Amino acid sequence: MSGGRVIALSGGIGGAKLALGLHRVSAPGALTIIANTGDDFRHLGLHVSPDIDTLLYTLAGLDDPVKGWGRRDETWTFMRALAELGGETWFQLGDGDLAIHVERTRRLGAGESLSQVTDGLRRRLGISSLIVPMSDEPVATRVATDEGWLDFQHYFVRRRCEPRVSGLEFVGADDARMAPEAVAAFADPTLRAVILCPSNPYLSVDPVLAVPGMRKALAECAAPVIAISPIIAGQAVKGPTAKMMAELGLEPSAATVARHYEGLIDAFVIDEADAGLAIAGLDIVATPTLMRGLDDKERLARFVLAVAEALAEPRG
Ligand code: FO1
Repeated sequence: MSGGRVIALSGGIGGAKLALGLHRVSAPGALTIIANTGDDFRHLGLHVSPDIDTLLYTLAGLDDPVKGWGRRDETWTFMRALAELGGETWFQLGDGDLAIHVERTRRLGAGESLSQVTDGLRRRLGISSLIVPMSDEPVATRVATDEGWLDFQHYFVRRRCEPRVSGLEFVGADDARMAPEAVAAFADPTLRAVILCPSNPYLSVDPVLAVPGMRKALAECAAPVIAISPIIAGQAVKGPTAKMMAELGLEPSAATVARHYEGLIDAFVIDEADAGLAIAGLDIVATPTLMRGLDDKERLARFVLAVAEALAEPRG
């Protein structure tokens, strides 16, 4: 398989699985993962960046494979002590995980950008792939629900995605700029693929696309842009994607996701269960997309890169 830079746009759990596969099949330093930071928030005085941390932990082999967020072999002394004191416990911060939020908050307070902090953390964790926030400026995803507008983590964790969703907004996006390493990745002459990971298109990928310049970068880059469906046979592998789509009046299907990305992508990868889907002007390819073990992740990563390679070849 040819070398060159690969860009992956990713949210948390679902995206991080493919990001790990891409990381493992790419040359050291050749993968740039642009992470959603719309889920970031300040909690207990700390700057929490859940999707960045899920990527850091996953690529460093420190992730909790059961929960999908936080660290494996975690202890919870801090949360128990906080509960005893009557503190806020709806958002669980494990003892080990707490360290990353404390360190990030300290460095941001000392004047480093979120990009610099994230790069420092991934180096310390021995990760060769680049992990880049979509922007160094704050962008906050907010969810319009039957309970009113909710901050993302209040909707997602505190209210367990139960409220009915009627819309989304990305506060601050208009004034945000792409992070410098994201700009650099798109300008890399060796760029061979841009991959929209199987994250929630509305909650995790749209905030990234809302950063000014991001859609233009995708439209203008010479490399193929490929999305992987997070929906398999009408169901989300994990999380509220299908429920949310239904609430937004959309049919929860791979076809709906493909149409959501129409005009932005060159190819769409769907699961075998959805084989047969056809949309004029879009290359649609089917393969097993459920990523249980490491083998599945690497296999899907290789498959997506092979699709990119085939698309990049001049057609005669
Ligand atoms: N998700 C939960 O469902 N409950 C939690 O208490 C929780 C804590 C948490 C702490 C740190 C972190 O990095 C992530 C955490 N998440 C938790 C996951 C996270 O809120 C979401 O999965 C993402 O924001 C969606 O991608």
